[in-house]
Amino acid sequence: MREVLAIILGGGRGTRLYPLTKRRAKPAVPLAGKYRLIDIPVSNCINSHIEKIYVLTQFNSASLNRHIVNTYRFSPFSGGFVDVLAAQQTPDNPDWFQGTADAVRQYLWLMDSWKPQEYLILSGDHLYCMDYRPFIEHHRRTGADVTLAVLPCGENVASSFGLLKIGENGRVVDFKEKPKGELLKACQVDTQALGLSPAEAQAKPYIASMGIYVFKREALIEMLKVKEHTDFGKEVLPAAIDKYHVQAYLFNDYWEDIGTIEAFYQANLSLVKQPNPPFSFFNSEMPIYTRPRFLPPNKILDSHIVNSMIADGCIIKNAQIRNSIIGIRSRLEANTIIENTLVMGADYYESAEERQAKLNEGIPPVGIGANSHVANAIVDKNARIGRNVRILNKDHITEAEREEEGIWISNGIVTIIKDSVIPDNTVI
Ligand code: ADQ
Ligand code: ADP
Repeated sequence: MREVLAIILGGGRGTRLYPLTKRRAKPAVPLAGKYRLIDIPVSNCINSHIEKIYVLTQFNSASLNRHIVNTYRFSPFSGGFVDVLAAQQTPDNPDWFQGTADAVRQYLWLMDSWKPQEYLILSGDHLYCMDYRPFIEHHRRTGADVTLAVLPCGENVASSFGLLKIGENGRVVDFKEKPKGELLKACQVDTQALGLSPAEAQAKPYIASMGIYVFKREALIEMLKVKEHTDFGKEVLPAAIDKYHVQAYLFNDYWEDIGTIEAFYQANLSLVKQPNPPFSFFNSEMPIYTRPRFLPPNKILDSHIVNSMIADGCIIKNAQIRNSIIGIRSRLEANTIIENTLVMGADYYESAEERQAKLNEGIPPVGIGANSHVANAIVDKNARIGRNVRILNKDHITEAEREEEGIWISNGIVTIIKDSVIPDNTVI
């Protein structure tokens, strides 16, 4: 695996996860109370003994750099690193990355100095646990130029993926990026050939690309020479089918693209689903790493907590918490009710004096104030939610962009934007 160089695609304009990407790069978006999105692919790499990792991002953010520098430190003998490469203007490149393939192309000169045997290309917004070693071994054994990780999927989600058809010996013979209507129907296959039972094959008659690729070094260099091809899914892969040996590798386990607010919210809340959550952070064979912090144990006073996860360093007073994730350094004041909500927590604590000083100015301290009720929401970091606040989306609004008030609603999910202030008695 020392011959493999991993490239994590860390996000374009970040519109789909907005407003979580308002003040940070997508890979730095907090996940499951104490992690960040980038921890998933980086941990999968480390657990697969792949330690040379580049993260390509459209813009750099202080929280992403701080997180990576403080988390991923390798022994000097391993030669491992996680480096962030942000899009930058150069005399011959006045623009941002035009797409996923363009992002790789713009930094290939730098990455290729490692002369890896393979490039492993990963997305920064997936939730899954995967050992990449059997995938890479499959790629080597079949002598493919590029191998795509794939999984069977159903009609309801198929049109949001690259769909493919597999011929003899696992070779990909057709690839259509996000086809709709008749084109979608034409992508149906009998997935029993992949080992699914007749019932499973009926429910999942499509083979989807997971956006996870391994390329032979020479093949990637060759394919990226076509400047008009800016995206792997839209141009590079469809064009490769006839000219190169493209293989498929079946990954039949939990995998979720969490690149939209709704998918991100659902994936977070699914972690507390009973009895069997689809994804678990409690797997000591394949741990997910994150920044080691020196936070105190949680202090919980007379509270009622059901099906929830509470990250470190929280202070929770007389609260009722149901089906929720409470992130690091959260502070929930007396008689708060939190339901079906992801509270991301805070980057810092305020001292008693600072809290009082804020209150004197009429600004709530960081956290959720007394007697407030939050349901079906995402509360981003360092939010200051006052007392007697109701965040319930009482009018069942599906979409709203009220950024100046610190509120964003997408698909009926209310997001309280990072660092925003929600005054006492607000009702949403
Ligand atoms: P999408 O996820 O829709 O489909 P895309 O928007 O290209 O494709 O994103 C792929 C990854 O690259 C994401 O992690 C994204 O954040 C990142 N990314 C996008 N633009 C970028 C840029 N300019 N610079 C850096 N990173 C960027 C892809 C495939 C489909 C496949 C799905 C599976 O194209 O074929 O089915 O992934 O989720
Ligand atoms: P984490 O992964 O813990 O969220 P970050 O690097 O994003 O880490 O930021 C948390 C650290 O940054 C805190 O330990 C704190 O020292 C510092 N920090 C960030 N923002 C502030 C702030 N507004 N005031 C004081 N300290 C801050």
